[in-house]
Amino acid sequence: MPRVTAIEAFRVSLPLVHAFQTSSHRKSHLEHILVRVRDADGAVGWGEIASPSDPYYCPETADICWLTLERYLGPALLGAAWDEPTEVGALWARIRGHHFAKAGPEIACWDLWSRRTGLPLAGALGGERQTIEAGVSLGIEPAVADLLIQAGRYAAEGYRRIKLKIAPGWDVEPVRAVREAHPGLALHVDANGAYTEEQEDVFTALDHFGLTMIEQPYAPGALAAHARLQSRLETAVCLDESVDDLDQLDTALELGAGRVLNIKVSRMGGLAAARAAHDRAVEGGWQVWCGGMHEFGVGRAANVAIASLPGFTLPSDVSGSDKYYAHDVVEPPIRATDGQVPVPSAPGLGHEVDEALVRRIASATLSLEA
Ligand code: OSB
Ligand code: MG
Repeated sequence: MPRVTAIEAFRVSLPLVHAFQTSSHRKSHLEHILVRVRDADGAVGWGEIASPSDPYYCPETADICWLTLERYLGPALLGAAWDEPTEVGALWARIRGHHFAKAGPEIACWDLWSRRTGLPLAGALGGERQTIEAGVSLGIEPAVADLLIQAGRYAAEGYRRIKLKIAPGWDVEPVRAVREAHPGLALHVDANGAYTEEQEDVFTALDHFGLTMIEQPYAPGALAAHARLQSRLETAVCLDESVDDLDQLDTALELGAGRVLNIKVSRMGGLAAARAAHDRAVEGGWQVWCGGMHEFGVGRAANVAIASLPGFTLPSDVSGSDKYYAHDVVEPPIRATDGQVPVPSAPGLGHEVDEALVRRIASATLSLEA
């Protein structure tokens, strides 16, 4: 029975190999929080808080997560005994929201427990795949020609699915260009909620490009508007920001606010919550896939593990570490070969954290003990 007696957190910033722009922001570095937990028997596990540093994707930020971990999540976890990592979420039941912050220590507990048990994390979660289908997410570029270079590069590396970020003024034209250059590619778009129903014509136009889905066209709370759009389109509507708990998922399923769910471990609040969303969405007849938050290797390995569950039938946003980072914090880095990422068979996350590196480059550290 594990009992976490020490929690350490490290704020780490890594440069991106290529700046990433969405409908709301542009990034050249990502700052995430790596979380190390140790139990009374000396077993160790790692997790990652992959919240953005600003509140443009979700209300949480790295600063808020740091504080939430220090003041609420850490103290509630320290000293508590649990048999299985599925019980960890209940320790935080009265802390509303803060899913990105919760996901970090929760992943760390799954890693610790599966290492103790000798199980690969994927197997511990009920994953069945040996490899997962990887895809890349391409940001908004200065010009269509730049986007075509990016798309060509990843298609040549063997990725067979590409998602394009769109925003008003950067939608039909770039989609047409990539579709013409890569007719065989599985292609979809992600608006990060940048449109309103008055701009529905954009989606009617995008309906003719054989896209796999249109991700989060409208604002997170606009479930009824997503349902109206879905009823008018052939293309599947996919929800990301709209769903961060099972109740919102229930509402979305009941309204028919889409046909596809992007499941992010961070957005849902951890691996157990992500697995529950997978079960519920599949039961409701939706397709699911694993999204990402530009995770470093720790969070990326957790994404690989959850994506190995049988219901994840669409390609993920889980590309190799090298799509974002020249030097990742884990060994070996996550690698995609021919558009596939292997699911590790070693215990836990299946990748070792370069702890010396993390301690050296951390801009702040936090240490809590029972
Ligand atoms: O909406 O899926 C998104 C990155 C940051 C914030 C939101 C999103 C994304 C991505 C990147 O699309 C996916 C990845 O990690 O490769
Ligand atoms: Mg998205």
